[in-house]
Amino acid sequence: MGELVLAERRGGVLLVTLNRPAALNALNLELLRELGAVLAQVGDARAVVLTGAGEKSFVAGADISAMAELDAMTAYTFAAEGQAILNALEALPIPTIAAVNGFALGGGCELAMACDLILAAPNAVFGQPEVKLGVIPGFGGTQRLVRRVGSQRARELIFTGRNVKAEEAVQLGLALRVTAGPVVEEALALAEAIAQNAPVAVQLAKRAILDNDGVPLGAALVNEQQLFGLCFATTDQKEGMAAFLGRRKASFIGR
Ligand code: CO8
Repeated sequence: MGELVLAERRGGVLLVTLNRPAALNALNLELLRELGAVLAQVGDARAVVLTGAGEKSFVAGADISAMAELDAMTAYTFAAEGQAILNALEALPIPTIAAVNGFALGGGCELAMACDLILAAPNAVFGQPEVKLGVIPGFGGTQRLVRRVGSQRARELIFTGRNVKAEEAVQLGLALRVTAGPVVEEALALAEAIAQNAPVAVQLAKRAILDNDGVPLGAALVNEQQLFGLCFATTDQKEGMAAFLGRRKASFIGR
């Protein structure tokens, strides 16, 4: 891998750090491509924690100096490539946690929203300030913010471009909680707790939630039934239930 995105294993968890602190980890194409390459190689990790290097910022947005010179077609291509990488992040089979350690603005907020869970450090600041720059969110913000916080709240944030501090982000449902200690450590602990559960079951639960977004309830419930049935093809289902009945701790193998 290159040096714009660092990936290291911490037990069952893959810690991914966006590493361009001099530009507050702003997303340029090189960084996005490195992120795409890292996401393609999560291996047998059971969860991912995504954070930004430095004390100040998760990601301060798409790189404005790179965007300033784009024309309509290259901007379209940039948005398409960025969206594809965020879609790949969202579609990862394993749970993902954004550890937001400062600014998560524009593309940074959009990146966090492509993760399953968002933990906010006390200094986290969220926002979609694109209209202040004469553009609109282009990495999924008009869609994922609506889904996270509801249509009216999303409209207010996108139309005003205002900043949202950590506590308000929690009230809005944008972030799960504000962490008391270092956000990366708390995200790793949360990821490790998830990693203790039956991995296939966790993955199928994520599938059931993600794949049925926007699907009519009846069809979504049928899909849930099928995925529930599929769990019974795993050794871990037998182990999990036998361990409960035998009053011992389950030992899962991920199959
Ligand atoms: N792009 C490029 N460089 C940036 C960015 C950015 N988004 N944000 C910060 N930087 C750079 C600064 O230019 C500065 O560099 P240098 O030291 O070389 O001058 C360095 O990071 C430090 O930043 P500041 O000195 O500005 O730090 P402050 O603490 O004073 O301010 C802020 C921090 C408030 C976060 C401020 O940097 C800021 O407002 N940044 C821009 C935030 C923003 O508007 N983000 C949204 C961008 S638009 C977007 O994300 C669209 C996504 C969809 C794209 C679709 C594809 C076409």
